[in-house]
Amino acid sequence: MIWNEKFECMSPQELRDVQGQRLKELVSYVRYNCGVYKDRLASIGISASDIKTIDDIAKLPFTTKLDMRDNYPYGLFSADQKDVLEIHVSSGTTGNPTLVGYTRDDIKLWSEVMARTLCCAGAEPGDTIQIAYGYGLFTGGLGFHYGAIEMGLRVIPTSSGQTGRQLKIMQDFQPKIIACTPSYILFMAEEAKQMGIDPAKGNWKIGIFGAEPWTEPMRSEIEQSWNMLATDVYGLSEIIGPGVAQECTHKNGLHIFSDVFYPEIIDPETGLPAEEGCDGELVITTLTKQAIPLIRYRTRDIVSINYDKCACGRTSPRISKIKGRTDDMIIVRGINVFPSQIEHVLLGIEGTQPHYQIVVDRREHGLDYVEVMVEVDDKIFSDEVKKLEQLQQRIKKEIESVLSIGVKVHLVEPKTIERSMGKSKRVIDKRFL
Ligand code: DLL
Repeated sequence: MIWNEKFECMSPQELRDVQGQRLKELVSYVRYNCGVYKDRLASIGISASDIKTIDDIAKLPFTTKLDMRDNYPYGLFSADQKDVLEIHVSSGTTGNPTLVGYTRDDIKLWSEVMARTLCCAGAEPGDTIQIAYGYGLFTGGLGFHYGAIEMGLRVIPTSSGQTGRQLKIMQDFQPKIIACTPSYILFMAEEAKQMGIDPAKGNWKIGIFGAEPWTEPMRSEIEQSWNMLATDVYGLSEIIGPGVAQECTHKNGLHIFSDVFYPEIIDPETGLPAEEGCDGELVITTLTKQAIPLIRYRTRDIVSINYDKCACGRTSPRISKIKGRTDDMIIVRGINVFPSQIEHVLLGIEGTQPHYQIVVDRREHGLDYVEVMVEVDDKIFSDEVKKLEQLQQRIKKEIESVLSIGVKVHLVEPKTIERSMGKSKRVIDKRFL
C-alpha cells in the first residue's frame, strides 16, 4: 500500500515544480520570521523572487549543527514560541543539546511522513506494531507513534528497555510489526533464546530498524532469527526525527520523501554536487516545516542517491544505506555520541588531561558498550587509590549524565594514550572492523 500516491508517485517534472514552489515559499517564510536566516540571506542579497526553480537552491547557504549550537536554544526558530507544541533534543557536539520543535502543522507533517514510512515498509491498517524505540526526548518512539495512529495501526508503546517485559508482550499480543534499533532486536533475540523462547515463532511480518548504522549480515541474522522482513528507516531530529526515508519491501534503497525533505548529495570538501550516483554528504532542506525549518542542512551522513522509478511504483528517489559520517560522531545503542562531548566534560574536571580514547565494541549478539580511557595528571596518579577511585566515579557520572548511556572509565598514566601528528584517533570502533 502507498500512503500518499499523489506525492510518492509524481512524475519527476511535477515533483520539481512542487519542490520549486515550496522552496520559494520557504525562503519568503524564513526571511520574514527567522532572524538568523533573515541576516544570512540579506547578506548575500537573496530573496524569494530569486527562486524560480528548485535548482536555485544552489544559491542558498548551508546550515550546520554548529548553527544549531550557536543559536541555542531558539535562534533558528521561525515560529512564535507559543505555537511550538512539542520539543525534542538530540546530542549536541559539546555542552548544549540540539533542540528541535514542532508546531501543530509540523506534527501533522510528521504523522504523514511516518504513515508513508510504515506503509512503505509493508504495514497495513489493522496490523499491530510494538514500538520499542525510546519514547521521550529521543524522536524515535513518538515519531512512530504518530504515524501508526495516522495510518490505523494498533500501537503497543513499550518504549525501549525492560527486555523481559518486551518478550512477554510479544508472546501475549503477537504483533506483526516491531520498530526498534537493529542492535536492540538482536539483543532481544539472544535474551529470548536464553529464556527458551524461539523468536521466529511469532506472528511477525516486518521489522523497521534504524537510528544507527547496520550491515547486510546483521539484516540476514535478524531476518533468520525472527522470521521477518527487516527494513531500514532513516531520519534525524533536526529534519523531523524518523520519517525522512524508508526502504520498501524491495529493499533496494530508502525512499526519501523529497516533496517535503529535498535531498542533495554534495562533495563534503567542496560543497559542490557529487557526481550522479556517487557517494557524498546528504544535505536536506525541509520545504514545508514551520517551527524550525532548515535550509540545506548538512547531515554529515554519507550516501549515494538513485532517481530511477522503483519496482514498488514510487518515484521518490532512493538513498543508499548510510555508509558513514563526515564527522566523528558515533552511535551507541541508538544514541549519538560526539567525542567532543567527552572532551568538554574532562576540561571541567581538575586532574584530568584532555587526552582520552573511546573504545566501542559489541558483545557477541549483544549490546554495544563504551569504555573511556582518560589520562590523569602525574600528581593525581601518585595519589592514594581512594582518591583515584573518587575521580574515576566523578568522571563516569559526568560523562554518563551528558551522554545518557552507561560507560566504563579507566584512568591511565600520563602519556599512555598514543599521540598523533595529525588528527588524533579519539575513537576505536571495533564493531564494524
Ligand atoms: O536517530 C531518528 C530516528 C529514530 C531514525 C528512529 C530512525 C529511527 P537522531 O538521534 O537525531 O535521530 O540521530 C540522527 O542517526 O544523522 C544518522 O547518522 C543516524 N541514523 C539514523 N537512522 C539511521 C540508519 C534519529 N537507518 C542520526 N542508518 C543520523 C544509519 C542512521 N544511521
